[in-house]
Amino acid sequence: MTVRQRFERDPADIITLQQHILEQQRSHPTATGEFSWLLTGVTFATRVIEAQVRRAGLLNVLGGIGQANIHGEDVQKLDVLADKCMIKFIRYRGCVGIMASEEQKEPIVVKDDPAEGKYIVLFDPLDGSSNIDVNVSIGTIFSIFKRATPPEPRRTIMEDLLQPGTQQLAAGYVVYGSSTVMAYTTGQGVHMFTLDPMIGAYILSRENVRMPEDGKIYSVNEANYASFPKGVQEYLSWCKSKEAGPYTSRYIGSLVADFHRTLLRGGIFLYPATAKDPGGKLRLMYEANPMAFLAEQGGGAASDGQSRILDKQPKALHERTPLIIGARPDVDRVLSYLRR
Ligand code: FDP
Repeated sequence: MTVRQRFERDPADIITLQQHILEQQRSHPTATGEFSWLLTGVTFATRVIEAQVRRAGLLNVLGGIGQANIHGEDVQKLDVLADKCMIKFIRYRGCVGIMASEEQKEPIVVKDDPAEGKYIVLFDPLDGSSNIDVNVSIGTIFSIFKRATPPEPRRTIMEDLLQPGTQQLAAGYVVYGSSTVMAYTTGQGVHMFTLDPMIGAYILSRENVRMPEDGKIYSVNEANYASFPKGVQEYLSWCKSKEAGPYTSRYIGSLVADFHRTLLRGGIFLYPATAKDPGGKLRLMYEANPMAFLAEQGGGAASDGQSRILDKQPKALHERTPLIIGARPDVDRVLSYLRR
């Protein structure tokens, strides 16, 4: 029985995100419950953000604040609000030691002692800022790691933070789209929950999502075509060929929304190196890594064109990376063009 059929048959049969997280926790006999408590903090923050996003035109939250962030991008009022919500509601979960946000230059140390604050939460509080004022889908992305705790030797804050994506305990996103959907993984598949505004809770809507391997969509900002690597240009020409099918093109310009579609419909999303961003535009630690974890858990793949995203050893908190992410056959095909 599908999730929807179950809901229609008996509304009391629904599974909330909280129940789902607790169920997953039960499969780890040594779990203390702290991690589940932390995850529900993240989801609560996104509900507060979503309430602001949904009323954006009515409240005084649209437009910029007239300042640029550390990446040189104009900061929007909703960026600031979302950042505040994430910091506040995650910090109070007690077990968090370090947080890092796209909007903050430096990491936020909540508890210096790793024995007291053993988790690290990285996030992009509001992804797709350029879409805020025009009512196009935006989102929140998060990634959770664990710090080195005794008896492991103590690490500095930066050493704790700069772990490769393979070490993620959990990752997910919320897309504020035609409905509000959260997708998350703890390494046991990808599960999606739709926010039911009548109940005020995220309700399971898709379990164990698998990325289709026969999707025919490519997603890229083709305005940058002239400065893409030659292999990417050739791949895009192939997408338009008779041999390819042909593919269709979709580009929203919010990573969360573009990735969400790719997870559900297959195909590929690319943000390669460009003349403007020779190292790629997207951030490794709180954009590419969490999406790569979700992609792999859904049967897909993610690469920077040379190596697997999750294997990359980060050198800086706000490091950027090229990103090629989607169904495995599509990612493999791009890589084969890049190797030619
Ligand atoms: P935005 O600049 O609007 O915040 O990383 C940010 C991001 O959006 C992604 O969400 C999106 O995929 C990408 O940048 C869009 O970049 P372009 O405008 O260069 O296409």
